[in-house]
Amino acid sequence: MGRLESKQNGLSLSVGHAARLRWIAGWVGLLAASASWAVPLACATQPPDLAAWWSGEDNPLDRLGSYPGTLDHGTGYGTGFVARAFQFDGIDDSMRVGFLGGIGLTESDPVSIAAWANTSTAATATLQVIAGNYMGEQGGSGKFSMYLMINNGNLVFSVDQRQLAGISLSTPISDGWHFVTATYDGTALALYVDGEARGSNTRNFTGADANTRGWTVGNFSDETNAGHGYNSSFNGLIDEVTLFGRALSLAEIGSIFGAGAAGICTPTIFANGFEGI
Ligand SMILES: [Ca+2]
Ligand SMILES: [Ca+2]
Repeated sequence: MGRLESKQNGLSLSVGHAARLRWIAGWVGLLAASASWAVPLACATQPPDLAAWWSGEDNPLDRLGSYPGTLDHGTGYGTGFVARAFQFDGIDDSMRVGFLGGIGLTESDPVSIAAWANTSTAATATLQVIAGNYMGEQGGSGKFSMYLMINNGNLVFSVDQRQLAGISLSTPISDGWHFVTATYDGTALALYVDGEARGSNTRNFTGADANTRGWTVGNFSDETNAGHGYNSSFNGLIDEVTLFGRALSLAEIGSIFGAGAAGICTPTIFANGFEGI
């Protein structure tokens, strides 16, 4: 007899049969693992008060329609975290988006900035702006501005009154894709990396004049850079840039981070005018 037999609970299996079952079970497990890898993540429910959304799908359009960007100095596109992304050269590339109604104009305007960002030079001393409306030395006296950038291995979020007063948050960040978020509720500012809270503080000034520069992505404005005497172009990819007129909660930030490459859900407008996902 060429086969050993095992008996358990009245069942009789040959070794050959058991091996085949193990082989099948192995493939089922592998397929299950593959399936869990292959099943797309669910998109994140769009948080309220989303004001603008530049997703970098080979165009500078705002997915909400109101604030299309303008690419300057050769800014292009590359492989993003959610489909395509904006690609900045670290030399002079930038995207102008201008003024958003009531978003970051004065010190009492709540704002959240969220984006996926990927640089291979996080540790350099060069300023790499993700988004902001910084007035710099050219801003006149006491004008409100803010920016989110990578510099010296840190993600930095600043809210300031031009050069007169200001406050910054800073947290270490490495090369590669990260979901970066800065929130400001008109008083408190907070910083998040990959859905994790990385510090908070409170505005330390009052009486700033309104911002007159407008928002840029991937760099400060040409005027601000000229005032500094150096450029602040991001060196890498920035994807799914969103600005909200409200400080996002940790749960909302975690939801977008958790959705990963599925991104934020895009509402579908049905013919009857109702929205659905
Ligand atoms: Ca360029
Ligand atoms: Ca994208």
